[in-house]
Amino acid sequence: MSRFDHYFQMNVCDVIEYTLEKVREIDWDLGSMEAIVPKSHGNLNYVYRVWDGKGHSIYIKQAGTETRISKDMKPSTDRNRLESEIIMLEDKFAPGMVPHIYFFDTVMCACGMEDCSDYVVMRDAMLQHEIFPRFADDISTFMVETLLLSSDVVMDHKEKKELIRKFISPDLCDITEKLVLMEPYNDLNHRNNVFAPNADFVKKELYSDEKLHLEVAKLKFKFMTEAQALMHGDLHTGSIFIRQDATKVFDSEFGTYAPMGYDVGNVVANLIFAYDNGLAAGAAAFCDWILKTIEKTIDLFIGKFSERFDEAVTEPMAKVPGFKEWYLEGILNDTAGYAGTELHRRTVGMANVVDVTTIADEKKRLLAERINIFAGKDYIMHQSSFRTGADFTAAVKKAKEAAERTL
Ligand code: SR1
Ligand code: MG
Repeated sequence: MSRFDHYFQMNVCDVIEYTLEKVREIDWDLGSMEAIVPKSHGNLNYVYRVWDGKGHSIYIKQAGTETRISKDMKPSTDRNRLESEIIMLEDKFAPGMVPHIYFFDTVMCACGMEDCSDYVVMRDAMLQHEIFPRFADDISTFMVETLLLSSDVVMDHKEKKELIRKFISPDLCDITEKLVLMEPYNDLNHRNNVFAPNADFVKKELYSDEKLHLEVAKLKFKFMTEAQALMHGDLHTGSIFIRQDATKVFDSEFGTYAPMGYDVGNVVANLIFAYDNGLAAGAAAFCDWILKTIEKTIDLFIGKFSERFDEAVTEPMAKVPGFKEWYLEGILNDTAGYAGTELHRRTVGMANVVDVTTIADEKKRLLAERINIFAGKDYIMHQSSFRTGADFTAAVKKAKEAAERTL
């Protein structure tokens, strides 16, 4: 019998006892054990860092019955199992690029994850305008390996279908389908966070543009129906631990089988939020690095994907000449489309990003928001025009000029 045989939401005191019970492979020094809630956290779960005086440490992450961002949202606590199992699989596809999972526990809906406090959460580093020269190389490798190796191009089709069954979370898909792929365009559930001075602009550019709505509707149905690869599903800078010599991706609870371009587009959009913040702060070298990083991420993704495809392809029909090029073009179309929806939802939807909301000067914040809205529309409306990294950053520069003209 253990008091952890039934689910309850733990606090910092509980997690020490819980860690001792669950992580027996570490020789914990009970007398010196401590726990804290780390500074950075996401919108959904509870995270604790537990350590002792002998240098042992771990993160304990628990799914609460309600999300942190809204008590009205109660996605299944099974999301912790989902996240743990996806990270364990991602570790096989891209070794060392995710934190080690010590255990996961389907009763307490909690897992023990490698302590990554020697890294920083990338969004925090972006707010300090820090530069990470190897990020594009690392994140492009992570995306190529996890996406391509979990797809029908490489994986046995029956095995892949088993994974579709295992990694489907109706509640978390529902969040994405509403928060990302619908509400930014109609505020149907009256929970968008629109910056008041930008309300008329949002109404005109997002809520009233029917041609845009049609393209977003297609992207929504693609997300719901195209089980292309096991994507991360929330690959923003708050889901990445970074330092100068390494990158680790975490928080894979939104992972499911969906279009690969959803992940690549999320990375592009979240780099643009960092650019917005750098622009408002006058951090020119940082902004330059961000634009170069967007370009390198896309170009490296294309190059590595193409090479890895040739090495790893097992599906006979995927070897037909011309198929690889057609498949990659589809991913790039989706990358543009979902970069657009991420740009929009983080600007006007329920879950905003601090990169933009902490811009104190009203005019600079309006500039940032309008860059996101214009660039996002360009990506969504002209998906087939984005074939290189430079194409993606040209849209940002064009959006900046257009946004400046509105102010
Ligand atoms: C209700 S959760 C809001 C957002 O936070 C997560 O990180 C996902 O991005 C989700 O859409
Ligand atoms: Mg998250």
